[in-house]
Amino acid sequence: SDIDISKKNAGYFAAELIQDGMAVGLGTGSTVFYAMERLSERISSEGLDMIGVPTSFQASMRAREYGIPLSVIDEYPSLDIAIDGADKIDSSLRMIKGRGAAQTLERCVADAADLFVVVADESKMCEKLHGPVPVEVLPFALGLFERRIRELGGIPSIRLGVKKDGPVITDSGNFEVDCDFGFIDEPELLQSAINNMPGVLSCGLFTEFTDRTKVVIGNENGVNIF
Ligand code: DER
Repeated sequence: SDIDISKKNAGYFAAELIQDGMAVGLGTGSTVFYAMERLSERISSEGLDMIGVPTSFQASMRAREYGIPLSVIDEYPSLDIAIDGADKIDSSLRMIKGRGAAQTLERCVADAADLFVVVADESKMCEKLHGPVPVEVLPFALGLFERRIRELGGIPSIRLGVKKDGPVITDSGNFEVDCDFGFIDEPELLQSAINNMPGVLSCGLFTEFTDRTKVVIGNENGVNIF
């Protein structure tokens, strides 16, 4: 489909940014999948010498399938580049992430990286951030969290499993709660308000990386860089 071609163009472009000796954050989701596919080709065809730090079980399992050597943040607390996806990206490069419930570990890896490369198709671009903000929450704190979100004007809904009865459990063993505030006027303020709530691991608003972010938007003919 056109979307798959767009994601592939974005992912392949990002993979070409990786040079020998780099430590690379590997994000979660279907668009980064294409970056991994290209990295795998470069490792086997060019002997690309790189190390990947994954952001989820999905990313690490895929990277292993692709023969991408892996390590952890404890070994590589500074990364050259993190390649990741996003769900919404505004013109200031602020984002909503977390569709894959991986935003907490993705934030750690993005923070460790000198350059945050976000790969997406055009459907992710928007004028104003809006819609559900995923939040990883300690099960212990759920009821209090839901109360605080409502007091802030949001509508919380805990993410339920599809092939699992009961709530989704994140790779770190917590709940994921989608909090809808409609259109978000001040993403930075909302991000800190949510992240400061007791029991919150992290929310999917990513506004703190804009000065070291390169957004690669794929389309069926190639990419646009922001
Ligand atoms: O969960 C996440 O933040 C992922 O990066 C995700 O939002 C991107 O997924 P996609 O590339 O499959 O759209």
